[in-house]
Amino acid sequence: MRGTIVKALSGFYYVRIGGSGSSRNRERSGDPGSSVDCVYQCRARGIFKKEGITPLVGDEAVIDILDEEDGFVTEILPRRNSFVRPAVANIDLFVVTVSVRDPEPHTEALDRFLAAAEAASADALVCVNKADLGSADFLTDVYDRIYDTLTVSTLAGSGMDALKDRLADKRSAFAGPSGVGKSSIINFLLGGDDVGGIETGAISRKTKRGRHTTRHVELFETDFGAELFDTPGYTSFDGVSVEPAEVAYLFPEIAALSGKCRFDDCTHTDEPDCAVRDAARGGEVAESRYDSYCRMLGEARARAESF
Ligand SMILES: Nc1nc2c(ncn2[C@@H]2O[C@H](COP(=O)(O)OP(=O)(O)O)[C@@H](O)[C@H]2O)c(=O)[nH]1
Ligand SMILES: [Mg+2]
Ligand SMILES: [Zn+2]
Repeated sequence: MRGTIVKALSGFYYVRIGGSGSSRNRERSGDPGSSVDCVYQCRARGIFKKEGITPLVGDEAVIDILDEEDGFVTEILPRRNSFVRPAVANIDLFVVTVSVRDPEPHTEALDRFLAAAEAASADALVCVNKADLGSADFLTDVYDRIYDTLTVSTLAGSGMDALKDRLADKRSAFAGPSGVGKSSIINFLLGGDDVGGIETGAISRKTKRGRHTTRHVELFETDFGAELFDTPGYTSFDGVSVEPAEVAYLFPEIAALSGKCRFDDCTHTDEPDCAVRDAARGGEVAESRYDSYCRMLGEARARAESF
């Protein structure tokens, strides 16, 4: 049997077999409207460990079914993309979530999540939550120019229709620091009103949501054809390891200017006639983005030297 890993917890993989809420997936499986999902609690075969493969939530897996509820993961199908933190695979859209405040946004962390999406060739959406707590302009001024950026308030219910639009018929992962409201947004989109506590019968009797802090990655289906990953918040982020010369490609607005520098191999740090530095000085490239670029470039250089 083939299915999708919808949750990984304590050494078990929960594999959903059958119809998906996403019409795209329905088309793919040739199943016009099965809504009966079956989730099996599976161990992974020992062979994965030997081969250094860790099954991820979002993976398409082949399982051997043992009984009504249990099985074994025997094979992981090739991935379209995968991420280290959060540990997910086969994502269409990376929803990098921040809040206006509580917690205060950390632009470098935001830029690292966005860079990870670029590195994995996944589309990214910046979702600024808690608009009820103040103006989001300081964030949208920077990110609106580069990424699809939405301002929402889960509490007030504002911006949610636009968000639904972006998420429909896709598989999206909500990533971002702890406390910004990722689980709240997903609960809202699932139609729940009890933050952190709703149960999603569509997924399974076995995949109940934790009431409090999200501690594991889990895939949910909405009634508007979106598949959503909830993920724990990470304070550190180390998902991207690229060559120094590739760092600029993780910043679309910097990559777009690269051809205008005097030197083809300009690193945009101390070369003369650098279009990127000029733009950072002139404000067309946000200073915080340029700083994130320099930080990540420094790390990539240190990594390259340590080999
Ligand atoms: N003021 C305000 N608080 C929110 C909003 N959305 C979520 N919260 C609160 O923020 C806290 C963290 O939410 P949670 O969904 O657990 O964040 P997560 O760690 O990103 O999953 C909770 O106390 C929520 O009630 C919002 O739009 N406005
Ligand atoms: Mg959460
Ligand atoms: Zn340059």
